[in-house]
Amino acid sequence: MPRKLNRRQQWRIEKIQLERQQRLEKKLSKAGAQIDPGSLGPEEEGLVIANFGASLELEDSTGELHRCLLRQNLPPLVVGDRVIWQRGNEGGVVTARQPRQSELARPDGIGKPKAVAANINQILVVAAPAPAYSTDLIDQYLVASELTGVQPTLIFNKIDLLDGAARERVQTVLQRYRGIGYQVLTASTLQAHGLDEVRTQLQGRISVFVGQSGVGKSSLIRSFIPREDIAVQALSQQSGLGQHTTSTSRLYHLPDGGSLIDSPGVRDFRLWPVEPATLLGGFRELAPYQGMCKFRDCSHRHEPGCALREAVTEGKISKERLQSYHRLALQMENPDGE
Ligand SMILES: Nc1nc2c(ncn2[C@@H]2O[C@H](COP(=O)(O)OP(=O)(O)O)[C@@H](O)[C@H]2O)c(=O)[nH]1
Ligand SMILES: [Mg+2]
Ligand SMILES: [Zn+2]
Repeated sequence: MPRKLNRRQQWRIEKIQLERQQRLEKKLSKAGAQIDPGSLGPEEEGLVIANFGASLELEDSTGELHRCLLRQNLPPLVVGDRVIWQRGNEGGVVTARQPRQSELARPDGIGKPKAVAANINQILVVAAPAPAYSTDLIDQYLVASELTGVQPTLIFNKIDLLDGAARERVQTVLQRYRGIGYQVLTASTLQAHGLDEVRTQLQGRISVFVGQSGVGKSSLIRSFIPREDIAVQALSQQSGLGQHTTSTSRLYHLPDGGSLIDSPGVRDFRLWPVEPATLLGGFRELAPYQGMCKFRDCSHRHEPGCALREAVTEGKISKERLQSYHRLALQMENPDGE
């Protein structure tokens, strides 16, 4: 009989589950450390497809999948990591992590950045008419991508919801981002519009979708990943090393080339607190004016000789993006809105 648990009971159950998980991981990592090195094959390169904590699913250079344990004292591994591993009788053992080309991080409980995916080279920022898009939020995602050193691409989804006037307003906004040099695509997963263009944009890259909840990220992912692959994922979670080893993060290879990483951690990707100068560096067309103002500590709000405000007057940069920078800078100075 299902019954409602009080908070204390709920907490106890969560604690028991956590302890059980920790015991299992300990057992597994001991097993990893105890695998007889003599029985292992030569070192090979591999790609982390799914991470289960104490074990992971790894793809070898031929595309075959292997369940692997981890040698002790490895740095943390995430989906997208390239590793060195050795084949055993069953599965294998990961022995080293290769240097990362990029790292998508989110703050952990104490605000320290924690990697959630590695080696991504495209962040697809998704916005839509509903939930209502905000250019401030789009800019935050773009800045976070720029500061992560990964190319952002803007996808405006659900364009089926736009009537004539609204469509024009959106086009003006999107044109502004194109003017800055961003790749901007429009799509409707509902009407299967624009999906070929998105598919082309995915080719040859390792991408993630980020954006507000409800804009259609899961719908987009579902339109590119074949159903069979999602079924395989469900299977690989059941088999292997027991029922506690589920992972919701996974790298998918797309039939037309390119890969997608789908991960709850990635969904939390957002801009972390940064200094004004760093923030400005994330606005790619504003960044070149950094240090060109008359006053070194120019706030770019009212000072005479402000290179950024002059650039707005001369039509070189848009007023909207500078205002967006100001709002974000203020928000970072004053996170509680006091
Ligand atoms: N009208 C319309 N609705 C869409 C479109 N794409 C997704 N949706 C709907 O938007 C809602 C949220 O989609 P979902 O993919 O779960 O968004 P996520 O939270 O970003 O993963 C669902 O009800 C979808 O059916 C679209 O192109 N047009
Ligand atoms: Mg979703
Ligand atoms: Zn200035």
